Amino acid sequence: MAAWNPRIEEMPRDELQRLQFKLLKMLVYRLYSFNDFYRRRMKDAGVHPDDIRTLDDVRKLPFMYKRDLRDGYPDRIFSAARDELVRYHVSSGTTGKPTVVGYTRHDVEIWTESLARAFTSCGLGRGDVVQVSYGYGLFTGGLGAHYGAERIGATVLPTSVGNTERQIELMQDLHVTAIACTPSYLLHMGEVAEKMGVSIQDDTDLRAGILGAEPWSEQMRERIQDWLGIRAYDIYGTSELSGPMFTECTEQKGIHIWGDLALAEIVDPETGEPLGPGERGELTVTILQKEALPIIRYRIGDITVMDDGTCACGRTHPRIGRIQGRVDDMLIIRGINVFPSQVEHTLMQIPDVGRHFQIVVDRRGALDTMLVRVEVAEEAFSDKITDLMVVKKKVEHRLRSSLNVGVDVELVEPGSLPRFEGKSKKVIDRRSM
Ligand code: DLL
Repeated sequence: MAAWNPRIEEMPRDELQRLQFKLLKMLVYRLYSFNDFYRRRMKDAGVHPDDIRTLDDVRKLPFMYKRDLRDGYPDRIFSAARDELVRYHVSSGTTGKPTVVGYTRHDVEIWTESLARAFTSCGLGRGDVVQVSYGYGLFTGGLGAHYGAERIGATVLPTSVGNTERQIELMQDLHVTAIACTPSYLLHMGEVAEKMGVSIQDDTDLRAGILGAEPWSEQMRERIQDWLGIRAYDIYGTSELSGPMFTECTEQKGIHIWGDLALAEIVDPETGEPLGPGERGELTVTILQKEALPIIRYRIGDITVMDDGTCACGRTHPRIGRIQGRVDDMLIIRGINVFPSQVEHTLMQIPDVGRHFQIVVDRRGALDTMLVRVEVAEEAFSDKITDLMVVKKKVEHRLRSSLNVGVDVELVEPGSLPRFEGKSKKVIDRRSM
């Protein structure tokens, strides 16, 4: 399917970079002149807008962190007058004050454009019925996906989260072709459907899932695709950037970051030094076109890699790889760094293992312990011949060799771990309790 905005999406790379530079320069001048927070920050860092002479000079600008948004609560960093705002979203945040994001009409427009491109790149368009099962409200997922799907001429079914049986009935009755929700909610929905005697694969028209808002692995994608008979696409964004903004295209080889809207960098999480294509580090984003809450070099905290090559789909904008986890999600177990996504990656390759797991980290004396509770696959559980002790040993062995740290495994019955409608919580760290 053709791109939503081919002139921009397929623009030659050098032209795109010239556009990015122009937008960056305008942004920096505007903020230096009119925004107290950014002017102070730039002065403290000894940078003047005239110092930005090439795109790489973005590196001269100071970083911005979530704590800056919290300190500026609710709207001290905003660059638009209150009566220019048409929307607020608020992210809850697990600790401390929430962060408030304001949007001018232009900001909502840009956000919608971003998702119109993204959904089109996943093969959606007019004639599709998109069930939006992200939460509507202060969370950006529901309204963001809603506006994007309407913009491309699809029909939106705004179910939000919850009331899962009804969601499945509506999916069948209204011939839903795509669903936007967290991967964990789709897993839950698939199970509830089976209990209702409905096979999503055979009894619905669903063909695409636009899944994100939480980490999920390539192996989970394969399982979802095989089980539900759909194509599952990764969608990424954060409330500070506006909300969900970027997805993979039908090539499923990385998430396109629209370069005219956002300038992405990967930096070393410890030193802040720039990293090159293919090097894993922390995603840092400058939003080039945003009025109400400008974002320069925002250290998102998500770990990924950048792919600078052109995609086979013809879009020239850079891509990032699947998010591996957050800097602050990384568990340090007896000195070894472990991301929950690595655990999922390993577990989902073992056929005897179901789709759900939970990690419990604790401390015994001076020693960290990690217990992985794993649901056994339905088939393995009901098959009397499968020796569960052997499965347990196999899972322990596979986890130990991929994580380089010893792990206890507890096999539990299918359906016994918690299910989630929004973002899932897979890790319980008792050390911090
Ligand atoms: O989760 C926005 C969103 C809504 C994205 C719907 C995708 C779909 P926040 O609540 O601010 O915003 O959380 C942002 O969630 O920094 C990541 O750590 C995580 N995250 C979001 N998308 C993905 C993804 C929304 N595709 C935080 N893979 C981000 C992994 C993701 N992690």
